[in-house]
Amino acid sequence: MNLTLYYSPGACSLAPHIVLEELGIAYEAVRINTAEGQQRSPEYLRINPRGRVPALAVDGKVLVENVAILSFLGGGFPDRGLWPRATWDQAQALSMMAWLADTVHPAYAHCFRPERYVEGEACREAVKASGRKSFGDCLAEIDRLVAGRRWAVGNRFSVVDAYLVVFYRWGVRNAFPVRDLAHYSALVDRVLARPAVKRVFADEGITMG
Ligand SMILES: N[C@@H](CCC(=O)N[C@@H](CS)C(=O)NCC(=O)O)C(=O)O
Repeated sequence: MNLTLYYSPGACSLAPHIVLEELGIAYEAVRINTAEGQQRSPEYLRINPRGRVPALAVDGKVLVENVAILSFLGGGFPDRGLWPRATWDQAQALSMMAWLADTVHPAYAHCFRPERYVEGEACREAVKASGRKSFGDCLAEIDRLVAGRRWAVGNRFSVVDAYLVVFYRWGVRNAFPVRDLAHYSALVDRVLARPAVKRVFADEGITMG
């Protein structure tokens, strides 16, 4: 299988990048620097017309959206153990990833991409403020959800844990008090200790803080 991940350093594409490296399979990682607007280049729009990362090319066909990519990579390589076995746990993984994608990620986007949502500086400031509150609430909710758990779903590391690192890192880098969230912090520390995760941070040229 020929796999190419289009990612931007530190973006939500970090989750599938971690998962690909954890799977230990051959893949190519192509950097699309969103800070420089490469996601809007004609070449990239041919890959993902929405102009977003991640995109995963699988034998020339393109899959977009983190929930789909993470489910495909986790479920497609069951022997690697990154996708829960029990149907209930699979549903829990989907439930958590759907919420991360449809609520937590947009809350962050309201803080840092208010222009996506409203016109005018005054309105944008209001959107930013409400996004900051919502994103902070989401981080605290994640802490409650993972309390007493070694990993997010089931009893082993899964694609969901890789996805959770993305939001924790965004929180750290934008002065949210994530370090005070003991359960979330402990889970992320366990993820960061994994050799594959260290390799991906080095490849992307990113750090946690
Ligand atoms: N729902 C999509 C969101 C993808 C997304 O918004 N990616 C951001 C990076 S975190 C992006 O590509 N931003 C570029 C832009 O908005 O121009 C997913 O989960 O895959």
